Amino acid sequence: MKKRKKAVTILLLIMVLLQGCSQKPEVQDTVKQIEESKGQGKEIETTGQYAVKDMIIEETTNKTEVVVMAAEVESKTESITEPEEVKDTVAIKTTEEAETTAEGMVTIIGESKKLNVPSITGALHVEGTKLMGSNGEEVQLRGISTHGIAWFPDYINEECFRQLRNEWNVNVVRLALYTAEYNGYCTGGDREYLKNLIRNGVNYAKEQDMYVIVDWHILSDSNPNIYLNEAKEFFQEISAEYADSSHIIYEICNEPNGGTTWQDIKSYAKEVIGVIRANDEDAVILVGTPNWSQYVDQAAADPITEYNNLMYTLHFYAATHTDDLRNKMVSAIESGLPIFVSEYGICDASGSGAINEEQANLWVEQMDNYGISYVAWNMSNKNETSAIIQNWCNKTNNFSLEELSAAGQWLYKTLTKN
Ligand code: IDC
Repeated sequence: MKKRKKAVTILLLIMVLLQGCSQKPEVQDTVKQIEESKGQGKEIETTGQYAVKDMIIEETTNKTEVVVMAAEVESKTESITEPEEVKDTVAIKTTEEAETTAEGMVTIIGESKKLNVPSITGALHVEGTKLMGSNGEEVQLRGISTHGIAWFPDYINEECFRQLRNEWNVNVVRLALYTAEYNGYCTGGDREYLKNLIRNGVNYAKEQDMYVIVDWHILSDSNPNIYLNEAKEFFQEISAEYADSSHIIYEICNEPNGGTTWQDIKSYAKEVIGVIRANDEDAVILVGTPNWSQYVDQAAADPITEYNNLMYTLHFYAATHTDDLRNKMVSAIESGLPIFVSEYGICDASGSGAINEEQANLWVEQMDNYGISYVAWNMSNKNETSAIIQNWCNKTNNFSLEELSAAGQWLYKTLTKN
């Protein structure tokens, strides 16, 4: 996937190096082990051999910056070009730049978006409008949703999740369980089979150190109360099984629509949340909003007050929804509503049509400004614009850049950009 010439870890390497490094700098070969650098995710590239002189790690909420001061080893013999003293570091972002700007002295700056992953941020909770980790840090989740798991079950595999986590910086996967479509959970689908897919997804996410959203994907059944009993049974069973897991998030109604009012949703939500809370006191629960999860203003005016750790969903498709919906999101969050964008696309609301990258980027910018989490639709090779895998590609993991659709390539770039 990486286009870069050589990817080399710095974090682990340097930590190891420093421990073994007394006064005298030691020569080290370049090493490839970035994938293991827990939570820090981003590769830093270099080539050749370096004698590490010093390093600084600066951590801010969203970023880990590693500055390595090292003298490049000129040859395989003992001669090391060692500067008398370490100069001020220059803020340069790539090793290519480092190589061309430094003479004898190499400064490598690796910037990485610090991933909020379960091993670091633990069980999540909601404070005001923010999603928070158990370490008191604000958490932003960014990831991808499956398509309907009944139709595209094969993407739920551990290797696929591993790639998303390690190469795409994904820290949340959403598992979309359609309730009412063909083979839907409430309309003839094999419930045991579907629940097992959910279990597999939840388990793979845990193994790969990601959060996971279990999404009760209502859509053509526009009012969640239609299958209220099924929802209660389903969430009762799953939340009992995962009561002790800190990486699971429940999304109880994807997109209420049609004539479904906020009062209908509230009444449904209170019942289903009650069922989940009986098993799991504090898992984060996402509640859909009217009109395909767009009327967050209605939720903001009258939020659910009986329970904690709730967030309200807003969904957008960038070629259809622009300033108006974005402003609605901003007003709602500014009025105190915790918002989670549990589904979005960069094409139109049908899931197909043309991509609007300009609008997509404006959405991303605004969500990043507010630390809002966002999850892209969808992980499949279906012949539609929102599918992130090319229609001709039948692989279900280890994707190369060329095997991604235009939407997939945009997503990969967006998630891996610093
Ligand atoms: C779409 C799928 C499409 C499928 C259709 C109906 O992309 O392949 O045929 O559902 O099942 C949503 C929904 C989401 C939609 C998506 C695109 O949450 O289920 O998926 N969309 O239409 N809301 C707005 C757009």
